[in-house]
Amino acid sequence: MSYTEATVQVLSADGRFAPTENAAEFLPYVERLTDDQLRDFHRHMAVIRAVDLEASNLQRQGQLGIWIPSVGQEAAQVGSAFAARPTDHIFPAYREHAVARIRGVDIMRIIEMLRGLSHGGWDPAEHNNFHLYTLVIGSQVLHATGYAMGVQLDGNPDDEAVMVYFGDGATSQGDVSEALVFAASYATPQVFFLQNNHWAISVPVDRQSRIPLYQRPAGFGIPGIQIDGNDVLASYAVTAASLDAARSGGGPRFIEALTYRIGAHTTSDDPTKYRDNEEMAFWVERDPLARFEAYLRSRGEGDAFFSSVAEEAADLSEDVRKKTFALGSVTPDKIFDHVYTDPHPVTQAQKAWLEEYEQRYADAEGGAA
Ligand SMILES: Cc1ncc(C[n+]2csc(CCOP(=O)(O)OP(=O)(O)O)c2C)c(N)n1
Ligand SMILES: [Mg+2]
Repeated sequence: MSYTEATVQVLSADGRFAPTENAAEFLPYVERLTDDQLRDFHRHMAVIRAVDLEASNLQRQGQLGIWIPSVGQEAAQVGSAFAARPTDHIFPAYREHAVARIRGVDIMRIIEMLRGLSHGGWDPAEHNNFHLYTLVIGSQVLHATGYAMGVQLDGNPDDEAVMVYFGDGATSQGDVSEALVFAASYATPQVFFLQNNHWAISVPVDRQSRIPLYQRPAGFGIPGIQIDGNDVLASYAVTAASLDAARSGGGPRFIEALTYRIGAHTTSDDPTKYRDNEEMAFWVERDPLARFEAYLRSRGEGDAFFSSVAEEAADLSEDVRKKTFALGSVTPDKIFDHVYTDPHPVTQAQKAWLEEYEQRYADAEGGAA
């Protein structure tokens, strides 16, 4: 399942400005982008890719329990993230590192979580309403819709919109269908942003659906649109238009961004067991960064800019590396500290029991020495 006649595209695979006919209505959004904004698109895509590769390496070196690569999905994420206002609420899955960074989340918060040092904590209120990562597939789609229903029932005084990210595999979860029902019924100010990266671990997208996924929301009464998710301009423009429609009372919108997960599902996965090289080659040719670099160069952007981005990416990667090495480990009793806001007698008793239990090993080891 790949590009169709319906796919909205602004840039060709080799980075030329070649909008498809169905892109015409979105072009005003592209035309109003400044040179600085275009440069920012590229900067964010390149920096997150470098950090992502660094984090995968850190996992291989035993520094992280797991890493969730986002390589290949940068344009879908960066374009859509820049389309949202800081006041909008964003509900991610677990691969949206570029979106997280754009909303102000320090990458170290994600690193700490995947090292097992935190339960995934950042306060959405202090991070431009970027909610927590969710590993339970599809559940965040219900959370987002519930939140959006609240906004709607309050009369949406601040013109807020809600955007939720989820994957092709998640579309088979009941939660997603339930969310679509409620979003349609309550005309929530909401954008469903599906990153179809073609795989749900080892299950290909054509096993999730007999029809292209952008067609599914029609059955719920929600307009769906398919975009080239490796085209940052299409991602930005269509998301901006969809958020505008949603926030101004037009009800929910559904975007299927066609992209590809170039890396493994996570560092625990080996995609060579289930994917073929031909498919990979097709998508590598449509690499979102190479495409946008070609576009920027065709507009006159020179080596100085691309070198400064490479330098920034290398600096941040090194920073992440150093900070990760300095993180230390977690003690098992920490698990009890976040169960309740205030101390609770049951968890306190369990914590005391664990301490005593661990101490017995320490004593035994001390005795044997
Ligand atoms: C409710 C639930 N079922 C199963 C899993 C195991 N699981 C983790 S990721 C994943 C695949 C998700 O694929 P997709 O929605 O396409 O997102 P992607 O990982 O490709 O970004 C599955 C089945 C889970 N985390 N939660
Ligand atoms: Mg997927």
